[in-house]
Amino acid sequence: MNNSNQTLRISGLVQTELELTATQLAVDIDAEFQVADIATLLPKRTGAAVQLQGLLQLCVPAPEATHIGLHGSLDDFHASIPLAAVCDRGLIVHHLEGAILSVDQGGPFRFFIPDHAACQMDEIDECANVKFLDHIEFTVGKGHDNRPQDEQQHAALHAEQD
Ligand SMILES: Nc1nc2c(c(=O)[nH]1)N[C@H]1C(S)=C(S)[C@@H](COP(=O)(O)O)O[C@H]1N2
Ligand SMILES: [Mo]
Repeated sequence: MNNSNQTLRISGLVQTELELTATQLAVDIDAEFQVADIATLLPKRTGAAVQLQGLLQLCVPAPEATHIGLHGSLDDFHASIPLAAVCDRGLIVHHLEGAILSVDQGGPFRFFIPDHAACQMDEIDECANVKFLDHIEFTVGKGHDNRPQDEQQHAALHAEQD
């Protein structure tokens, strides 16, 4: 399933829609936005990432855009969160130990928010650390979001994965 052609599509309310490979995320986004290993920011996580801020500089969201939609097509998982709350801290992992992410590792791309809230405690919760990320979309108002809404749904989702 490791396919170096896998891309991250950026669409919606942006000046420039994009479709980027892991290599493009690593090379086309300025070095100042690259994080060599997110372990420095998220103690239990690892991987090379780009700060969301760097991606925003490339695509330039419209001023009206309020939410960022994080889509994981593989398992049809979606989160839509306020852009202002994550624009300075969101991270997109694009490589792990020098290779693109496999599905087992949450690939093609994985979103992480340092200092997220516990699951379901806030809009910006751990559940918004979207795996299998392949599409980011900017919207006015909240977009499609099917994160679990109660403890039972959450437990059921985790039971499916473990
Ligand atoms: N694509 C996708 N991303 C997902 C999920 C999911 O089911 N599918 N679960 C979310 C939930 S509810 C949580 S709490 C975290 C768990 O991340 P972890 O398994 O890396 O600890 O991933 C989030 N990202
Ligand atoms: Mo969660």
